[in-house]
Amino acid sequence: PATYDVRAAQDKWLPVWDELQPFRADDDSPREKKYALTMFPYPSGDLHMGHAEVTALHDVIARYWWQRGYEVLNPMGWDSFGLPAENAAIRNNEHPATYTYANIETQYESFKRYGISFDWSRRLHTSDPEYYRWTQWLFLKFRERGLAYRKNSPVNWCPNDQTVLANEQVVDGRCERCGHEVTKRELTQWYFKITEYAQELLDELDNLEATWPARVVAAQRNWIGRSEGAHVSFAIEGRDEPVTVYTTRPDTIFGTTFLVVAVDSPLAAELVTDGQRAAFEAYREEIRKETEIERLSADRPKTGVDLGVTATNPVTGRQIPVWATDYVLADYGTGAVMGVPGGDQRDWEFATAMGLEIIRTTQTPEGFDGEAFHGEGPAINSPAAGVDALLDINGLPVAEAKRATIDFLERQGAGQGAVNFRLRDWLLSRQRYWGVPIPVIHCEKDGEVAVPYDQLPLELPELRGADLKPKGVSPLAAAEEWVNVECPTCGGPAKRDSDTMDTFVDSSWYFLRYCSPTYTDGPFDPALANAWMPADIYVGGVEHAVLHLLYARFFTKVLRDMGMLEVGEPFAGQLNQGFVINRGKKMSKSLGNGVSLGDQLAEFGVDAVRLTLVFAGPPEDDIDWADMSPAGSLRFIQRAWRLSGDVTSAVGTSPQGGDVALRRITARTVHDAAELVEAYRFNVMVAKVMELVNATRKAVDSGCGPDDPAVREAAEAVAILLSLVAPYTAEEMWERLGHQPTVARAGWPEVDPALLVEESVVAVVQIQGKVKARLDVAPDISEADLEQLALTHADVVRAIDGREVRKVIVRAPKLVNVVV
Ligand code: ANZ
Repeated sequence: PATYDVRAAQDKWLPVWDELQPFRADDDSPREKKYALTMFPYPSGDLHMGHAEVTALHDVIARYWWQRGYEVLNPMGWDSFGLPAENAAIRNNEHPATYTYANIETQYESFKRYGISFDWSRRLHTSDPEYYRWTQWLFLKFRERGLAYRKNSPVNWCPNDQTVLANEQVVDGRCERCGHEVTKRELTQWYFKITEYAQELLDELDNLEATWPARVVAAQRNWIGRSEGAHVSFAIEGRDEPVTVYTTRPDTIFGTTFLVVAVDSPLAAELVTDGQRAAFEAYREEIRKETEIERLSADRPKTGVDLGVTATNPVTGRQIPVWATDYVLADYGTGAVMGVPGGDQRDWEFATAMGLEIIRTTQTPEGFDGEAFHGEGPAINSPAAGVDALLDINGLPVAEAKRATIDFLERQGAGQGAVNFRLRDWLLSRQRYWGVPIPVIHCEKDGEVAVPYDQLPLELPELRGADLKPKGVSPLAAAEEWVNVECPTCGGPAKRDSDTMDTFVDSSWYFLRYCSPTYTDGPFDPALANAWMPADIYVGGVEHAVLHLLYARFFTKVLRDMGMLEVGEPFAGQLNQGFVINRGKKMSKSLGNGVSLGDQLAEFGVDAVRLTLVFAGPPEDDIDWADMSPAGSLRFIQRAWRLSGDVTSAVGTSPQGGDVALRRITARTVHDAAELVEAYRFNVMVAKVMELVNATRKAVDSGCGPDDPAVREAAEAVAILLSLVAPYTAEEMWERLGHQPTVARAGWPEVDPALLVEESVVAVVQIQGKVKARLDVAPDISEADLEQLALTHADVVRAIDGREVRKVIVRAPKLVNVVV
């Protein structure tokens, strides 16, 4: 036949692979181990084009490693707690598990048919009690180490989802999930102390630079946000305690003409004088109604209230006013700022609006007509002419002026050099149902009491849609029978903590559970985790550049410090795929430009869709489906398949003595394909396989003919290389070539290095027109290399015999003419 039925092939091979289990990772294998990890999906609906893309790319690597003889761990599971299931349950008045597990089954079937080389024996769901038992266990261990704690503070609140959000989940002032504007609330919440690891999380990024995408490393650095500066103390009139500010520009201290304190900080409420209290409280009320979006927008007018007290500038001794404002954030630095209008644009605008003094302390370049200046330049007005001060930094460049100021402040006991991080502790409690219950009991007598380890998992009570409607407190608080318990310590009446954990907790350690998914003595078997970790490659979306990756890195470091892991970094390599878009735009319901994966698979078959996604371009680039040709991919697949039917030499025929030209192309393709896969240039690898198919077709039709052993060698190489991308077609080919399944474990084709050596050509060296030497050189030798080779050749040196070389004419690769 001229074509084969791709759908029949799918039906034929799936049960065979199920039987063979070629991708089960053997923990005890003597082979070298590789761990190929891809981000596990959230179970909403069936798989879409995005899943198809990322797993197709990921599978090239995993299958390549198997072919190269590694033992490969390539697991898959579901991140199955979370809001969409809860919202669906409310809509349909059912249990969130109904939606969750139905979708998991659908996605599982789709993944299987899609032919990704997952080891399904390690499948996990984060909403299974056997899994979240260990999430709770980890929480308690973190708590014992002081890394999980409760505190009262203003938190981000989504009025739509009726739950708090971590800073990381607020994007441009909006809820990352639903897009609603986020407001602030004062609440007691659970936090993980990720800030304790801030410096290490930053430092180790240096080692990841070579193997992680640059933009991910940059995003993490920026999020951790380390800055160097100083804490400066300002004495306050009539108050024992000074106010300490954090500044990155201590050198601008002479230009500090006021202090500003965050209006929503306890400090502002403490400082305000009785005379200003009413004005202050009115202002604070106004600000509380604002959303984060409004507070952070740069172009709105500056507002504030004079608190009525003054502070002393520690270098000039001058009294400066203290104001409350909303542009200073309560939870950054110390929540108080030294106002330097000459150096900070926000301070400039504030000073202008409030009629406060402006003193420049850095010389601006000639022609500068802007407002605040934050560039380089010598210090001026530090002190200003006629002002007496104990410190003089005039004329010093910024860095030196900073150092001199810090030295001075340290000697005076008025400040010291300081490092500040933008990273905050991770707020992990949520007031929703479908998540991991926090295993803590609150007792009036004994306070916070941990649920004893032998009572884990602490399972969720059975609640249905109607009980789950957002009420601002967790639905668990209303589940009386569940929430009211005896205190494990005193036996008196107590209440369970009614919050659940952020789902990012679940995904911070799932890659460890895969190493020993049925282990019952802990979250994972340390010996197996040490054998498999770190994951050699983590393939997934760049949208996880900050949150998930930072949290997973944090968990890994804590587990290392607990002695359960050897590594401190979970993911050695990383690859981010682009988006699948359509007609230049992100697929969306409103644009009506969605492409259904199911439809594409039905029309073109699995292999053609996978091949199209891999061949589209570099993995990091977006794929516009409108520009793609799955039909073209299908034609190529058929062309490759036809070769397997043309081969007439017997199975096992040695390729020795076969057509050398074709053998060279095969060897070169196999060799380059390996390098290309290792460099994540999968699309170029596919292009090379296409060239090999064309060359083999030519050899069959008008060259050495179908019985030449070089044709068999080429067709077998095509099948093996294609198995990384189009597993069904490759299997069909392999069978037609007379082999047993499965081609996926056939092993990478061997390459005779002699076939990779470029053929050489003869270059002639003439002196005064007479041939003096013949050289074997590469056909692509450069003029300079050829000249040097010629002039240092023994026969040529002898023939020149010390005479002066007047001219050398080089025509690479054939001729060198020397005139003496
Ligand atoms: C005086 C100054 C002079 C500043 C100058 C800047 C330029 P990063 O790099 O982000 O750490 N700042 C400190 N705490 C703040 C808060 N809670 N809310 C808003 N702003 C705050 O920035 C640190 C700088 O941001 C600090 O240095 C402070 O302003 C401001 F010419 O102090 B600076």
